[in-house]
Amino acid sequence: SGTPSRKSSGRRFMFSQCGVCGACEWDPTMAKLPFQETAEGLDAAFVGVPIDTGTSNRPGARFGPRQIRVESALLRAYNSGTRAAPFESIMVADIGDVNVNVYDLKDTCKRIREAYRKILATGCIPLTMGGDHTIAYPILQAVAEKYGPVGLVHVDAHADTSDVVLGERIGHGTPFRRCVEEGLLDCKRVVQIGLRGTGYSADSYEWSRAQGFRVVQVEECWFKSLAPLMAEVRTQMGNGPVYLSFDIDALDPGFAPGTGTPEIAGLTPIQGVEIIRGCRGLNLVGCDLVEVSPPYDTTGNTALTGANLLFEMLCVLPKVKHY
Ligand SMILES: [Mn+2]
Repeated sequence: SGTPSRKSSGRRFMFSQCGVCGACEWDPTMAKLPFQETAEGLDAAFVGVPIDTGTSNRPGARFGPRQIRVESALLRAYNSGTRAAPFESIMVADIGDVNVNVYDLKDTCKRIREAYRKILATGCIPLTMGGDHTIAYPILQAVAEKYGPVGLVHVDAHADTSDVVLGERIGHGTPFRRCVEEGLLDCKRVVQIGLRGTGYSADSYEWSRAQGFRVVQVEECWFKSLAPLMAEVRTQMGNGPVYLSFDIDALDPGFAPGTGTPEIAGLTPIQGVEIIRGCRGLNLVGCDLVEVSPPYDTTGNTALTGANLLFEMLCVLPKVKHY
């Protein structure tokens, strides 16, 4: 533990409380940053939400935050590609995990909402490590409470807009349906990128389009740079508050196999980086990277990719200096 500094600590490991059992204290921090208990005084904070109670297929995402932190030990202080220097310009720390209840998903959602209310009340921007995609719903409840309906850049293999799955309204396939019902999203400022795979009907994304979302199916992304798309997305988002939600399963499972519901023919890591770098200049008020499932991540590269994408998110936050 310690006070946050503008540089990553340079130590091999810092320690935060492990949110899985809540008892031990052996998790390393994200990017070897200092750990602190609250978001007080921070411009941005890495937060873990270790649940997979909302998954419908392969479990394991509850171990995502831990493995992302482990693999993040390789991250260095500067972005060589964009020349961003996040630790020179804003205060960042790892504030540990939300104290979730893995036996009760609805109680977990309540706990997440409460935790994010407190984080956002300090003016801090949360960078969340999931956890399955269910968590985007309570996070966005807290975000919209502070900022009003937000724009959403949603990168995913799936639309996550189902109404009911297996008889349940809360799960990793339903968060954005719930968000729309509760008026948490500015629907004209929502884009879903990378959608694909088998569906429950021939027009899988009809509901999204009917809300006013822009849907960019993966076929529109194949074989090309996504930089031109992101120029259009920046115009769509305008100056209003924007939340970025990145499901690692948007990437092809050849690059990111460690995830719960993989779909073939996905985005490349290059395209993932282009999307995040394309968010520079937006009024980002929160970001997440979800669905990393370490038990299916045989090399650790899925978590490593997640860690790097989170670093890229940090680099495009408002106020981050670029040389
Ligand atoms: Mn998802």
